[in-house]
Amino acid sequence: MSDATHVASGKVREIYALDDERLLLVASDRISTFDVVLPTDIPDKGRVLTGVSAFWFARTREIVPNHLLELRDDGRSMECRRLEMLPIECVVRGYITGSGWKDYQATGEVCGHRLPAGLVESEQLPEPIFTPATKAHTGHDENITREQAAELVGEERFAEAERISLALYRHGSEWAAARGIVLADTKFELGLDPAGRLVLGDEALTPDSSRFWPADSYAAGRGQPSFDKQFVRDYCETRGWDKTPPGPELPDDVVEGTRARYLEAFERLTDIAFDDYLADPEVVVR
Ligand code: PZK
Repeated sequence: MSDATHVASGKVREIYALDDERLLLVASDRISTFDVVLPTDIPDKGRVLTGVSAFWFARTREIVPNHLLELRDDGRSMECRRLEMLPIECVVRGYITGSGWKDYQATGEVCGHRLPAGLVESEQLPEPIFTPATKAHTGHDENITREQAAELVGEERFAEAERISLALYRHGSEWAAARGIVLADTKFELGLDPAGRLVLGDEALTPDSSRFWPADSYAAGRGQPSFDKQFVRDYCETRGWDKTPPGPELPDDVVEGTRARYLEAFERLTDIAFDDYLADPEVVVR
């Protein structure tokens, strides 16, 4: 860490430059809800996100190469290849929720996909759809049409990004469904390697980059509880917080319940005991 220079901060992650070709991605234990980072950490949350990402990177290499070079012993840091990131977020939705539900209610479409009439909130879509968004550096990502996305990255690149994203979502959602987790939607970040090939970057198929719903309580026609953050959201609601910074400190029972949900997501998805990951993070990539 000593010879790494900080290059960027996300809400809950940091990026450091190792050299011209390599970055270090570090996942903190910070948690955000309603777009605000809370003052209380969830112990091991960063390790869960890093471990789940590395697990998927190892299992999706036949779909697309990825930026992971090495998982560090701390379990929360990944050495990655530096890429030229595409200027779009590659979002895939299998269920109608969030901004997709808002857009559908207003127009009957999401990112130019005309959807069947009469869908209800959280309903599964007939087919997963690729719904690109622009990368907003302040405020919210904005959904864009395939034409707008193709203008930003080129027709050929767009078609390849769509094919890769849909294949990753299908793989992840089938795997998760078999383990009692609905992967409602997810966001990928793709970049180009020096040879101009598309490479999967960032984190992938984690609870922070996706909506995970518990399958046993899923029902269409209403919003769904979040697999990982529901205790935090419920606590924030009972506090009557107005969702502007600063957020409330979390009591110990909310921290412990939320930590348990992250660990449960890790263990359900990977079939690996979290303690085994702590002892040797490489277990997720073998
Ligand atoms: C890159 N971000 C998003 C911001 C984060 C993540 N392999 C890569 N090569 C070049 N750039 C990036 C990556 C990756 N991943 C990703 N910004 C740049 C981001 C802040 C914190 F952890």
